[in-house]
Amino acid sequence: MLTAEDKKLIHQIWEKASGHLEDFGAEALERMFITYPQTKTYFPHFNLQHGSDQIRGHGKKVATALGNAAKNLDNLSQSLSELSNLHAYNLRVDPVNFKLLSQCFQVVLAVHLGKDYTPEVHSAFDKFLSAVASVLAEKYR
Ligand code: ZNH
Repeated sequence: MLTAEDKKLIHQIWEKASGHLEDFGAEALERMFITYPQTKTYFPHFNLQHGSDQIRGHGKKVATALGNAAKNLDNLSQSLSELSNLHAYNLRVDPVNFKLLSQCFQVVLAVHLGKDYTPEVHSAFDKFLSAVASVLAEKYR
């Protein structure tokens, strides 16, 4: 469960990140593809070279979706319900992969936020990204 303090930290950090959504999203994806190459199998139709338009465009979509989720911490299921349908019924992404992307996203925040990425922020984001991942996985059967 996210505490009131967690929610405050998530909002503060998202404000700092909001000017860099495309950069942060693309960097998280590139880290995922390099660190966990099996994740590339979901993107056979993408040019996965460093900085490709597709990586940047998709990175922006993913980061923007996380930003919307960050604004709706009290009703994540509702706010992510369309994406949840998409991942469960259309994309059929194995839910283990959500954790991998979450890890990569945390590393991107740590690298760019430096000292602002405190253990408390780490903890708040860990809970937030896990909550997003469970919503994205909740319609699988
Ligand atoms: Zn996902 C898509 C989000 C994870 C795979 N995604 C997508 C989108 C979004 C997202 C927003 C777009 C949609 C539209 O267009 O409508 N994701 C997301 C998030 C997350 C995710 C938030 C977490 C956190 N995904 C994921 C993973 C994977 C994926 C992990 C694998 C590995 N997605 C995907 C795909 C797609 C998507 C494949 C499609 C792409 C194209 O474009 O084709």
